[in-house]
Formats: sequence, C-alpha cells, structure tokens
Amino acid sequence: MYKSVPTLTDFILQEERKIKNATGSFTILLTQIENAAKIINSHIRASGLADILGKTGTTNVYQEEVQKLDKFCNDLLVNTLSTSGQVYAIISEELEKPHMVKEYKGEYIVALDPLDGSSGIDSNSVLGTIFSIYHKKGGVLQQGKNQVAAGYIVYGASTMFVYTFGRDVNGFTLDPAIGSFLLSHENIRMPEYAKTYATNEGNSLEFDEELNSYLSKIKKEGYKLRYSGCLVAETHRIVMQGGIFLYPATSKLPSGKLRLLLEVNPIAFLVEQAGGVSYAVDSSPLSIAPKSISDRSPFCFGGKKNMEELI
Ligand code: AHM
Ligand code: MG
Repeated sequence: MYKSVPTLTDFILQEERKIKNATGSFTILLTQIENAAKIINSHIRASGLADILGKTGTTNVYQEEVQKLDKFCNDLLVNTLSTSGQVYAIISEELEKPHMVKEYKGEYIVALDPLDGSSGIDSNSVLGTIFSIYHKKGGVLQQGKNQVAAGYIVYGASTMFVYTFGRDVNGFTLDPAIGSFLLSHENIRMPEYAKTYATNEGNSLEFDEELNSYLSKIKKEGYKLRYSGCLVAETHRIVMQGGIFLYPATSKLPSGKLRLLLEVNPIAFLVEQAGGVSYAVDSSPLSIAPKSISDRSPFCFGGKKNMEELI
C-alpha cells in the first residue's frame, strides 16, 4: 500500500499547529528559506554550464574573495526574506551591517551563511547554506541559546535540508523529479563515538601543544582524518556518522576562523539537539554574548563520548 511521505512544508505546518497561538508567520519564513534553497540548488547543479563560476573581483567584510555564486545566493536569500513580511533584520556573511527590513513589521531575525564552503565552488565540491532564526525582541546580538530554529542545506550527491526547532533534528531530501523536500531522516541522533576527526591540520604548527598532543594520541588510536573545507559537509557527515570537528584558536587566528552568529551557533544548536556536544573556549558557544555581528569563535563539536575525551 502507498505510504505518503511528509514534505518539508507539511512537516513545518504540523509543527506549527502544535504551538498555541501560532500565527503561521514562522511557517511562511521557513517556506521562503526552502524556496530559496531550491533555487540555489538548481543554480549550483547548473553552475558548470552557466556563467556563474569564478570571482566577482571584490572582497567581503572578512577580506575573503567573493565568488559570483556567493553573491547570487546572498542576494536571493536577502531579497526573498526581506519581501516575506516575516523578517525584522538579516545578518549575512556577505553584508557589512545588519539589513533592517523597514517595509514590514516582521517578528524574526535571520542570520545566514548563504554559501558555505565557497572556496570549493570551482572544483565542484560539496557546498552548503546555514541559517539561524531568533525572535526580534532580544535584538541582533543574542546568545545562541535563544535561537528559535537553525539548520543547514547541504548540496551534495543529493540535496538535504536539515533543521531543528529547538527539539529534535529532522532531515529532508530533495526529490528533483517533483521539486519537493521529503522527510527522509526523522529525529536524527548523532553516534556518541566514532574514530574520525576533521580539522585543517595544515595549521597544526599554529595549534597549542595540548591540542597537538591530543591529535597525536587519536592518530595512534587509529582515527581517520576527513576534511573537506566546508563546515556544512563536515557537520552533516559527523551528525550522521559521528566523529569530531575542530576549528580551534591558532597563533595567527586567536579567535579561530568561524563566525559565531553565522556558522558556530546554528551548527552548535543543531548538534546539541541531535545529542552531540559543542564547545568554544571553555563551554558551549551557545552561552557566549556576541559583541558584534562579525565575532569569531574557536569551535569544536562531536559525539558525546568523543567530546568527553577531547575536553
Ligand atoms: P566560507 O563560508 O567563506 O566558505 O568559509 C568558511 C569555511 C568553513 O566552511 C570551513 O569549516 C572553513 O572555512 C575552512 O577553513 P580552512 O580553509 O581554513 O580550513
Ligand atoms: Mg561558511
């Protein structure tokens, strides 16, 4: 007998129905992110054919070269969210300042990394989008634990939308034939322990001694290194198969590389909902009070047992 599979839209609607006095506003917001993700997916899939590979010739606020696809994804998401009527402000890796949406009285703040892993665009590598949603009442600079929802889209062998409302993590796979994300991974739980680690070990001369001795120890124990340079790809693998991820403070980057609001907090929130553990300097990054939208933070996360050993 045919068993129907919920689409992402069905699922979001069901979740919102469980909330007393829900207005539907959150459903509209997530549906807009879903729609933008489908368009980004279609552009990424066609990027070898269209004139959208390569650099724009400019740099962003973090002095990183902006790729054409970075700009496309940013403009699309900012435009879609600004006109959704649900958003009060948008923070993005490609914007110097928060984009305040003055035309509507939206309730939510959305923080975005529109295209994560963009240094791999020209080599056809896995890419991602990261999003994080807050209520506007706490303002633009809020602790990660205030997130209402967070998630990522991974444009890999298949395209998946993985998110949490602050309880459970669910994954939806895009069926390209019908153009819908279908519930494929319900209530994802991260394995507590696995012998893989992900870090840019090319920086190990800049790591502190303790970290280097930990890395030597796990190598002797037979850990395998898996590193793609795309946080979303790393996260998805670790959420599904376990292991650890580390982007620590280095002597050159004392606050690490990853951006607290745009990368660290959404991933930490999702990882913790999936049963994993995240760690910044001496505790979870979710309790750090950000001082600016461009704050960075050292970041590690992984399965519960892996992280106990690391910490
Ligand atoms: P991006 O969002 O501009 O692509 O940069 C962030 C990426 C992360 O996805 C990844 O974890 C990290 O930068 C890799 O940095 P490195 O090349 O230093 O290993
Ligand atoms: Mg990124």
